[in-house]
Amino acid sequence: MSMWKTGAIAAALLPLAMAQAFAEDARTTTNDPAAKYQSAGSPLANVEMYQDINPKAPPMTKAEFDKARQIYFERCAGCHGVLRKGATGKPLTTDKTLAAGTDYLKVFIKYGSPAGMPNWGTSGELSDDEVDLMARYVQQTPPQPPEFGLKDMKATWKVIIPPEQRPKKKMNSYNIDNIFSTTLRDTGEVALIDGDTKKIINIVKTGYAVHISRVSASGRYLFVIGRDAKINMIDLWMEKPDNVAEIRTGLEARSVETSKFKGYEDKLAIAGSYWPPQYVIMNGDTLEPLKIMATRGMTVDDQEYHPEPRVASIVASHYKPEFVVNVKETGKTLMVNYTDINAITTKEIPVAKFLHDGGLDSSKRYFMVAANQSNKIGAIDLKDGKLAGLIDVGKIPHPGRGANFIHPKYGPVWSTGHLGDDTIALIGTDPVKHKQYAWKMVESIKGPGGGALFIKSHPKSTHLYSDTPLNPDPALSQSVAVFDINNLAAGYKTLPIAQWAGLKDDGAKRVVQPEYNKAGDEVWFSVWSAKNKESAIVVVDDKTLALKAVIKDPRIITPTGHFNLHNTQHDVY
Ligand code: DHE
Repeated sequence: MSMWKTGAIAAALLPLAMAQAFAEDARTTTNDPAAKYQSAGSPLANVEMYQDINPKAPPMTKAEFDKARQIYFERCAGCHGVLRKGATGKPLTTDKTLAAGTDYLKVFIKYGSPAGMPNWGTSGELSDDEVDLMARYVQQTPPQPPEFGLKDMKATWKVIIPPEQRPKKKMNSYNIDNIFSTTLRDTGEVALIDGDTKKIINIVKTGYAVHISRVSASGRYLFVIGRDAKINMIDLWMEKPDNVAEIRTGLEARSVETSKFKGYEDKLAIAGSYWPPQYVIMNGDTLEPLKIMATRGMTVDDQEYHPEPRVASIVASHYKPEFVVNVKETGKTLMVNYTDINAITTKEIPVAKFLHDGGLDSSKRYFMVAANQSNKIGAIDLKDGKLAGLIDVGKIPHPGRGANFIHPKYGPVWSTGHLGDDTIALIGTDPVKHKQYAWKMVESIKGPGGGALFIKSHPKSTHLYSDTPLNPDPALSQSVAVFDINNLAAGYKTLPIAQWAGLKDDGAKRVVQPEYNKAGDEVWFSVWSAKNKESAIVVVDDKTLALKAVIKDPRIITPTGHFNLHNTQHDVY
């Protein structure tokens, strides 16, 4: 039963002691992979918002309201939404919270619920006073963060080195194709690492809690986006590659991409935001914001208005002059045609709610997108602009960009691991030569456990790697599983990546995101420790599965995602 069904019914009918007994039975903890993953801090925590006094709500001073607002955006907004209208979590609108009342809300916040609400109090994450504060806060009118339009974007836009003053040819001797851009999450930087020598080329200042890196069609420019919606554009031809332009496109964001269709290479860039719910198309040379498009609208199934549908993954089509923009809460994929920037046309493809991450199949014709809380994968046909298939998979698929390989029986497949169970789903992606398997989950193989985030293979490799960084068991969060793609039935081998890193600190660490080098003969992993502890990057020989190198440096702080520039530029995964 959902928190709100039980909460509202309990509030109306049950004595407090019974609601408490029910909540004490709760199974969801702050340690659950999905809860841990979604309750990462939002930059909106530090944004000033108006306190609207509702006489029906329990009183709060401005200082209490601000503290609670900060906690809300640090821990709760990821699931319940900025405006509390519900996202992957239940709505916390005042019609519901005022009816439930402070005592009942305190029980749910403290103990959690089986439906997915973590036990914030009993886990020790919130004190009793903070639980009381939050129970009162969610009965106040939700404050709304400001909008962010063209004027705001232009005020943050800087062209550090104009195009005409940039190098006319490559000014360094790096093998750009084999550079890795590694996210240094908590320092707001990326490390550019030479994949051949394993030496750091530069540490580039970027936005807050950097999220992803993407490469322009020509391979010259690297685009990095922070959770604070700051985009940095790095010129890889400079003697020492560094920022040449930057902009903020909103208050919170996760995705950036650049145009890749023939004739439009490097011409445009796009960024999607979580807040405000919109995406913006920019000049690919300078990041000048050109056109902002809103994503507010109706949901895919029940066709209800959603006020804050966040932009999740974006990919550039190789088939048409289009960006493929996946909108989370409405569950729609938008094919955004950019041929006329002043008259953008978008085709809306209904998929399923809670679109998140995804990647192209090996032919690059289909975008495989995870509707994570719907436990489905949508296969979007970028050539015909339609949904080719909607496939039921395991619990909370999380592919990253997924992994493509040729299965001995099913032909080309794309695969994803899951946050919520220990399976890896293989989906047939060849409707021509393997029609009977296309857009079906042809196999569900068993991995080591839930809490998986990223899976990877490479056309030149016979291996499939899957991490499990959010599994509560350190033995799993600190190792990776490797399968032989020609003999999946044999099960997986475990590589003790964190142990191989030989870190001097004993603290918690997670092994995250396999990423191949350009040649496809080695695989890189981040060993992600706390900000004040040693982290490392571990490189594995893909043929022998033996340790090849450990990259350590005091500047490598909280490494998470890493992106090989050639593989990212050409969508090889
Ligand atoms: Fe991510 C991709 C959103 C937490 C590392 N992450 C994405 C994408 C989205 C997203 C929408 C797809 C972008 C694209 O392809 O255009 N991530 C979110 C969240 O909303 C969430 C759940 C919570 C949050 O507050 O951010 C979240 N993500 C995390 C992490 O905790 C991770 C593990 C570590 C970190 O750096 O914060 C993390 N996300 C990544 C990485 C990718 C990513 C490495 C790119 C994968 C790829 O191979 O392309």
